[in-house]
Amino acid sequence: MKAKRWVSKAVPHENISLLMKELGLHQATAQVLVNRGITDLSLIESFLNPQLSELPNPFQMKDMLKAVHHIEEGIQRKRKTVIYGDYDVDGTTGSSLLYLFLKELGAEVDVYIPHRVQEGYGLNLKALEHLKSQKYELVITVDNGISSVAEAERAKEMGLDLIIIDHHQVPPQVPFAQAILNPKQIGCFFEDGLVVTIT
Ligand SMILES: [Mn+2]
Repeated sequence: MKAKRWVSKAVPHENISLLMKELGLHQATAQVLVNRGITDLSLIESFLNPQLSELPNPFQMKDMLKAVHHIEEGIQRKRKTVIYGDYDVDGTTGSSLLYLFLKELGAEVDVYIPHRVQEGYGLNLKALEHLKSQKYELVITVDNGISSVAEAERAKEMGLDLIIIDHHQVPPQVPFAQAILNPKQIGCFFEDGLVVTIT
């Protein structure tokens, strides 16, 4: 196997040696933080050791209250719910987190992850029809759905409720859903307070 050669993108910054000394960081860690524009000591501290108490109020996110009410009602009525997650890293981990949380609340919930090659990205009609035939009533997307306008329309016609949780770019036409959680949508003022953008 050919050996990999790592080339450091060394953005010079006066704080690198300070970060190494003050926070006991490895030079590579300090350099990565500086490259991402995280040079403030207190910001680095909360970035490396995040606390739940530092999370922003989730209700700052547009549609959050609607989504919570809808899911809450679903749990009370024992509606069969399915998390429709993307197949990549943030899709699967996000689905897992939401699944475990909803299970703890007593929800009747399962996870559906479409096949990357055979089904592709986003909601697809065949999968929605399959879920409908399995008596699911509520579909919650994780990390996909914001561009699935036609599929969301079909879901509505089939009588499937839809909550979209996504962070991808919002297209000019937004799909129909009971609630859409996406910090990039117009009218959403959710701030995560960090300068890092994870795509
Ligand atoms: Mn993703």
